[in-house]
Amino acid sequence: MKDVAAMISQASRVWVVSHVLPDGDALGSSLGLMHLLAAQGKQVRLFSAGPIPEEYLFLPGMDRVSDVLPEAGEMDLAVMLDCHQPERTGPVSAKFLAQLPRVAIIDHHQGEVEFGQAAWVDPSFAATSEMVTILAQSEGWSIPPQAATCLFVGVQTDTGSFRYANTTPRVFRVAADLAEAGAEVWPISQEVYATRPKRLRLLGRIMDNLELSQEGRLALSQITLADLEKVGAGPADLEQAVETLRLIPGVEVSALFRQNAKGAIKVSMRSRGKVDVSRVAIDLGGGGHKGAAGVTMEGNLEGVRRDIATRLRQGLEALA
Ligand SMILES: [Mn+2]
Repeated sequence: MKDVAAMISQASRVWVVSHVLPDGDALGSSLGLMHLLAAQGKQVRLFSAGPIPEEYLFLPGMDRVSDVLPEAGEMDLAVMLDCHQPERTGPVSAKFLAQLPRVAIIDHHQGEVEFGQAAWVDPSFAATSEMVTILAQSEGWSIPPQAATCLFVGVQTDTGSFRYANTTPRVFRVAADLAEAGAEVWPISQEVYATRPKRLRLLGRIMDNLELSQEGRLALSQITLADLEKVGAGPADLEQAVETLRLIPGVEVSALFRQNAKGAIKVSMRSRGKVDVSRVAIDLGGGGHKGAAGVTMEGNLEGVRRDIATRLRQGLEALA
């Protein structure tokens, strides 16, 4: 953390980047860091390849997020948040990152770190936003209310609203500090957890396609591009659905398969805790945590589904 902090404090022009298909933590930590650094008079540019889920459009500073790259000479430092592989930021920014002399990384995902000049990667944290908050506190940075709001959303969403196994006492302390710094819980929650009819319709499709096996311990479902079109939804509308599968009583592991616009299959996996789904994802070139992981695979829906089902079944059988 000290190396990353030193690198940030030496820079005056900072480019902040996070992963594709950004979630609440990717956006919350990026925007949170932007507000923290702007309060110190630094110039900050934010990049996201998107798409931005609509529940995060209310975040203060969202209008500053851009999918346009700066000139390499315009920035002193890039900070990569909530991921530690340049490819995770998307093809355009991965190429750009490789040309930069200084890249600092803050991330809580598992995996080897082979990139960047300074990296603080620690899977014991529930959220990158939690790490950014602790960095700010240990460096004595002031936390403006806009930063607190963004960071709170990152912590809130990556812990499933303080429900997942990663919800440690430290998480509650960080959340309390952010509330004290100006994050307003109820207004934030109304935005983040607004009822979206198209998502509930999508969930209906997913439940229609649900297949339970292994004595109800494995839940699989899928969604096609046609399903998405029918309800007028996009990929960002699916993030909660795989969570819903995991919480079916008796289910230990769940996976949701979906076609992306390029015809590849995105696999989102969840585990209640006994099976490490990140091992399946990492074996296939993806990534994640023990309880939540994903990978994008070439091939048809049926083939990918069969392959992943076999691996997850093996994971479940290894428990017995
Ligand atoms: Mn995260």
